[in-house]
Amino acid sequence: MNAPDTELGRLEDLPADYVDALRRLNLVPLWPSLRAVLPPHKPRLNTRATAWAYRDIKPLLLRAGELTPIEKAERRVLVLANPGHGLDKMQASAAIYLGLQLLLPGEWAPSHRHTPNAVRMVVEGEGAWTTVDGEKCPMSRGDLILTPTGLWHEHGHDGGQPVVWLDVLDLPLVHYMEASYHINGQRQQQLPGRGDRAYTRGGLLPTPVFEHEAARRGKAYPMLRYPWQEARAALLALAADRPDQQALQITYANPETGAHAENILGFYALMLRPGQTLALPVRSPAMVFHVIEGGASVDVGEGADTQRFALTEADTCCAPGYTPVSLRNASASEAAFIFIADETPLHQKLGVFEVRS
Ligand code: GTQ
Repeated sequence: MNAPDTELGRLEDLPADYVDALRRLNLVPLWPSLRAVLPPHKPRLNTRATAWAYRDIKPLLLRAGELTPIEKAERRVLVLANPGHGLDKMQASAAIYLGLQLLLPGEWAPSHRHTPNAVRMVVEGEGAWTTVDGEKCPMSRGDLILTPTGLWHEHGHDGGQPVVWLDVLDLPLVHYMEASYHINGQRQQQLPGRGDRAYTRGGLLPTPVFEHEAARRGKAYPMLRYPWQEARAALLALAADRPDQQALQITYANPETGAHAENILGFYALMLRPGQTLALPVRSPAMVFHVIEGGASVDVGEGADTQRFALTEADTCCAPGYTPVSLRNASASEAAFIFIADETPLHQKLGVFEVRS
């Protein structure tokens, strides 16, 4: 049995001259704020369940394309900001930043590198590419492209229609750590070798015989592009193999180590069978859901506090940690495919990861 919390003294209970004396010396009494920073049983969650509909954002993003040339934006992005944190903080959760980025035909977003890790989930349009660490990654709908911490990246577009992708970064965390900065660079030289070709089959690793050809093996991030075709096929194969299994999910992993693809945020693709409802375990990390194909309704919360978002293709929502989330695919005939980003690697590395049900 847990002992109940006793009521603690308030700031107003203290004489004003005493509080002033403390403040002048840069001192603060803990007890009036103790319950705020260490609340009982569950953290205080600023992250609010929030949804962003692509059909609302797209016209505004295209308008940004008219209002602001790429040279004046470097990255032409509308940030999906969580009102629970305050819009100016530009964060979806404590550690997750989300943005929808627009690149028009012929535009180029110049090469830079920065401390936060990023990924791109391609939402719409063909013909764009991101060159990461010398590897030119074509961007097709549903592809996941990593730009991990410290690696040069630039975006270009040889196609004929606007291209939009979802940026997911751990910027809020790295900024909070006072460790966020960028460096601009020159247009990158393209180097031989593509991770998405070298690692096409799970469990089969490219094995250089000659030491001088072993460059990729020494890379912290050997695979930078995860084609949607491959991820989708893996989910369908899993569904065929495990008709008994309720949840069909894959993790975007580093093929050499099996660890999460990046250090701080986790990335997954989940398939909902036609008509399926899936109540996720309640866990400490916040999550983001983005519909790649089909539709899903997402219930976040409990009882009367439950919020329901009806997501269609290209829509995005977020859910705080420590909160029940249930997904439902209402279609009787079509599977739904959902891209998920969460804070699991961060919570696990810090030792605060919890599953509560
Ligand atoms: O494409 O490099 O949404 O540096 C925010 C910061 C995208 C990018 C963002 C960035 C980028």
